[in-house]
Amino acid sequence: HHHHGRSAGIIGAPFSRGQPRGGVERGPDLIRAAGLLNRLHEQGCAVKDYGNVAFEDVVQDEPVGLVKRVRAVGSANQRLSEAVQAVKRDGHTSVMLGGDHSLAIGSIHGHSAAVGDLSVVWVDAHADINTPLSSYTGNIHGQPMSYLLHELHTKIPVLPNFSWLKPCVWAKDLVYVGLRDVDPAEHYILKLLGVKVFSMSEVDQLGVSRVMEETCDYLSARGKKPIHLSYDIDAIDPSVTPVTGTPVAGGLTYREGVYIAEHLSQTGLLSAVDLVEVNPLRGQTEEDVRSTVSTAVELLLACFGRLRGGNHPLDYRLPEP
Ligand code: 5AB
Ligand code: MN
Ligand code: MN
Ligand code: MN
Repeated sequence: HHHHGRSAGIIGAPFSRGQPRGGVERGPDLIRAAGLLNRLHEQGCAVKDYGNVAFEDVVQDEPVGLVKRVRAVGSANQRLSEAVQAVKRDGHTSVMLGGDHSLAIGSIHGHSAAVGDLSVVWVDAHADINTPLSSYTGNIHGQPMSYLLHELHTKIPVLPNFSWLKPCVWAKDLVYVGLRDVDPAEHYILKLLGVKVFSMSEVDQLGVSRVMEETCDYLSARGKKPIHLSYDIDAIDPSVTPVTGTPVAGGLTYREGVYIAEHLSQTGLLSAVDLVEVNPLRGQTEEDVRSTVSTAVELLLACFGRLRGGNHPLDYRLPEP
C-alpha cells in the first residue's frame, strides 16, 4: 500500500434535529455504502472509520422561543466535538458525515479545541449565520456560524445544553463560497462583520478558479492556519444533487464543486471536512439519490488529493519487460 501522509478519520453523525425533515440521518451510512472508504484507500489514503456518534435520545425538548430541538442539538454537538477532538489527536484529517448542518457547531468546535485557531471555508447556498433570535424558521441548521463566531458572542442567548460551547472562530478567518439564498438578518451580519463572501454572483463574475485563488490568498494573508471545510451538498446545483432538504436553483456545477475541493486539498492545510445535508427521502427517484451520494463521494475524494488529471504513487515504477 502507498500512504503518502494523508489519512482520513471518518465520523458518522446520523442526526437530523437541526431541521424538520426526516431522512438526513441516513447520510453517513449511504455515503459509506457508496464506497467512500475503499475509494479513499485505493487512492493511497490511510483510513480509519470511527463509526457513528451515539447521540442522546432527548425526549423533553420544547422550543426555546422560536428555536426548535435546542437540547437535542446542544447535546449532539457536545458529543460530536469530543469525537472530532479524538480524531485530530490521532493525527487524521477529520471527515464528519452528516446529518444536518447544525453539526458544524460541534465539528468546528472540536477541531479548534484540538488544533487552535482555524480558517473556515463554508461552501453552501446558505450562510447559516442566523442568531437564535434572528432566525424566523427556528431551525438550528440555519444558525451554526453565529454560535461559533467570537464577534457574535453577545447576541447569543443562554440555551439549554449549550453551556459547553465557547466561540472559537474570528470573522476574518471565514470565507463563504456559493451563497444564493441569504436572509436579510444574515446579510446584515455579513456586512457588519465584514465577512468575505463569494456568492454565486462572484462565481459567475470571476470564475471558480479566481474565487479559490482569492479565497486562499485572503486566508493566508491572515496567517496560515489549518483549514476547516464545511461543505453543504446544497451548494451544488439541484440538477446534480437534488436529494437535500433546502435545494436552491442556480448552484455550483459538478465541476465547480469538485474544483473547490481539489484546490483546498492542494494547499496542504485541509485539516477537517464536513459533508452534510444529504437526505435520501427528499429524492423523487433512485437516480436522484445515486447522483447526490456519488457527488458527495467525489467531493470527498478530491479533498484527499484526487485530481481529475490523474494521480500516481510517489514510488510508482513502470513494469520492466
Ligand atoms: B442549510 C434559512 N436561512 O435560517 C433558515 O441547509 C435556511 O444548512 C437555512 O444551509 C438552510 O432556516 C440551512 C431560511
Ligand atoms: Mn493500507
Ligand atoms: Mn444550505
Ligand atoms: Mn448549510
